[in-house]
Amino acid sequence: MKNLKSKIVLITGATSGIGKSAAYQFAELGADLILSARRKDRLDEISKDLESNYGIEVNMMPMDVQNYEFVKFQVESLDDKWNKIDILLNSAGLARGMGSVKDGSVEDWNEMIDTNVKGLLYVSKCVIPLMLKNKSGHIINIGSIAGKEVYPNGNVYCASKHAVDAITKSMRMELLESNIKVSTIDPGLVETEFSLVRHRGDEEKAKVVYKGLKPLTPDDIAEAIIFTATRNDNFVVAEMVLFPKAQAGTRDIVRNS
Ligand code: NDP
Ligand code: 8X3
Repeated sequence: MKNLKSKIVLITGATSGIGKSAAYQFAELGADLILSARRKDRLDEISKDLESNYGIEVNMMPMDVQNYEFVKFQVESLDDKWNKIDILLNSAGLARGMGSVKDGSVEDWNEMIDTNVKGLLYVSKCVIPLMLKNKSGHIINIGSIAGKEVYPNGNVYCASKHAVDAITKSMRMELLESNIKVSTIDPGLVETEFSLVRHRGDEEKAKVVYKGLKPLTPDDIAEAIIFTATRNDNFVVAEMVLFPKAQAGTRDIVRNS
């Protein structure tokens, strides 16, 4: 595996799940990390652990990706050591609720669109000028199988991930002549805090999502992220769909009873 020493990786959603696992796997390869999410206590704990165990440098960037002005302020505040971002991993995202369009919550819809779509746009918009200045970079978005297919009551979450798919493809074209790679990784069921967040802390409902099958782990997804990030310069992983063995689509899932 390639050494990423002296590379700078900005990870959103770094306090949990896929973003956190990716932080550890990038740290193993020696990259210096800018870790971002809203929960400062977790950022602090993870940063200290990474610095002491891997000898890398970590810069914490607490922010809510829904707040464009603050995202802009945080990215523009990076000094010369940190503003040469080699890799941006857009992992911050969430689902809220499961409901039909008739019965769904407008607040939940707004939160998903503001986080998964606008948040990813805001962070990317602020980081791309730094990559252009540096004449290189790699943006890796965490999409979802929900960005390729839909399922009943997944309407707005699926729409937000279809938007990520569209934004990724468009960005790849826009940046084609700028030596900046753009990739998306689209997982199926991964056991993280995702379902707990979706069901607002209801552990029973969250467990049902993974019942009777062995889901992917955040470390599995981080392996795919590292693969994507460490290809030769001529090689772009445009998109990668990842399933647990028991899944073949959003609705094709085999569960042992
Ligand atoms: P987790 O809930 O474990 O992690 C989500 C991360 O996003 C947390 O670090 C959270 O940090 C951060 N986050 C959420 N909202 C915001 C916000 N407004 N501003 C900044 N950070 C935010 O879930 P996953 O790791 O599973 O999710 C990561 C990505 O993977 C998401 O985009 C999700 O849609 C996608 N995905 C997940 C799948 C799954 O089955 N788990 C499958 C396919 C895709 P904090 O709360 O501290 O801000
Ligand atoms: C998360 C995967 O199928 O639960 O993006 O929506 S799914």
